[in-house]
Amino acid sequence: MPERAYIAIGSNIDDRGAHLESGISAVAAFPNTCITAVSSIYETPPIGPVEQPDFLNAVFAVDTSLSPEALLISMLQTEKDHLRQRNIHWGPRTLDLDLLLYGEHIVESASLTLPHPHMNDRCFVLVPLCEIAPDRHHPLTRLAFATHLAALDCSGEAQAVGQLTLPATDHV
Ligand code: PH2
Ligand code: MG
Ligand code: MG
Repeated sequence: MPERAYIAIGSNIDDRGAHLESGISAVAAFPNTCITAVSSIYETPPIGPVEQPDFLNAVFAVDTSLSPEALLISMLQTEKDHLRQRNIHWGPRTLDLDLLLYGEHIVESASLTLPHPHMNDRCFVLVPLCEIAPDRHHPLTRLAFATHLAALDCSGEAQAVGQLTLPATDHV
């Protein structure tokens, strides 16, 4: 049975919108994976210690028969294909793909932590996630993501600026 996973996508270098479009198209081409929902595109101020340009962020859902590890490996390869440089921790990036949720799975391994450990703290994740899955529950807190979002002050933190196109995919 395929599982529904949620992926956060971001870019803050060069043509940010083009990176989001080609990143999501690359995920749509993963084997046994189809995109089932995409949020709006949000412009967000950079969070973290490094001064850098504003991001475009979005969240999308996939139904996939890939394991969490196989999905993650394909996502990291997609980042590399977009010439992602990993020289500055939390620094600017052409394409960032973060696995937020994989069904209800709870994973704590060297390569992967699920659910994503910071997802409930970040407006640039929760605002787009709640656009497509407000009633979904966090696997550890058991609270709806809309409840987590209500606990944050996201005013000025995520401005909808456009739409992603939903790429056509193979059937799972
Ligand atoms: N990603 C980071 C660090 N800071 N800030 C915003 N607004 N959006 C991001 O995607 C982001 C960030 C590390 O992955
Ligand atoms: Mg990230
Ligand atoms: Mg990342």
